[in-house]
Amino acid sequence: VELAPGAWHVPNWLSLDEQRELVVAARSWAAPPAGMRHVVMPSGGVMSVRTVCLGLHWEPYHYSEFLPDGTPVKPFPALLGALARRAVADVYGSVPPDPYDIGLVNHYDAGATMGLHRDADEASPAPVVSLSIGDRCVFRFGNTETRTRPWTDVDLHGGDLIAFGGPSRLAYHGVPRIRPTTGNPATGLAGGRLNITIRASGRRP
Ligand code: MD5
Ligand code: FE
Repeated sequence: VELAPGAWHVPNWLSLDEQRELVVAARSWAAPPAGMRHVVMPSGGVMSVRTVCLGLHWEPYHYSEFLPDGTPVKPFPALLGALARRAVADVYGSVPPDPYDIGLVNHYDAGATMGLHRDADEASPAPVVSLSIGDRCVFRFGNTETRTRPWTDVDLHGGDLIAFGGPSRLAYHGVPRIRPTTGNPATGLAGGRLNITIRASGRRP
């Protein structure tokens, strides 16, 4: 389903086995050092989502090889590169030249939300690939001009793929609510929603 030019929603794209594999991997990605944590914004506000970065660490509003405490970021897993290439090939029919090298893994508990924002800290125009596991959520897909309406609310389920390329790469988006206890327990995820986004930094290796 094309939500807007370049923005695609593919329900149930991940197999149950792939979701299980990602849940197992996410457990090791979340472990310290350089594990899952709440990001603190420059305003002093604390994000309700917990995040772990792979390949390059995101901190508002730039990427680095190190976390603020000096620990090196975990490596970018080959598994995520392979999934991102398969996703963009399925959706757009070709794979972008810039290699996928950033994994951003978010965990939302029942009350967590993400405000409307743009992902504009990457130098590459390669589409962002987003995979969801666990609880369903309301994903709010806005416009590229303003943080306000018009927007479209999309019900995302565990297993769904969304890809944002072309004119939608810099659209505003957010997650205004999680639908608690709607996930498939067979994935192995104990609770909440796991979202894995895969991006290309556009940095020279
Ligand atoms: C999520 N995560 O569901 C979303 C999925 C984040 C974030 O927003 O920054 O971690 S990624 C959705 C996304 C990425 C790039 C562009 C657009 C949406 N878009 O143009 O709408 O936890
Ligand atoms: Fe985002």
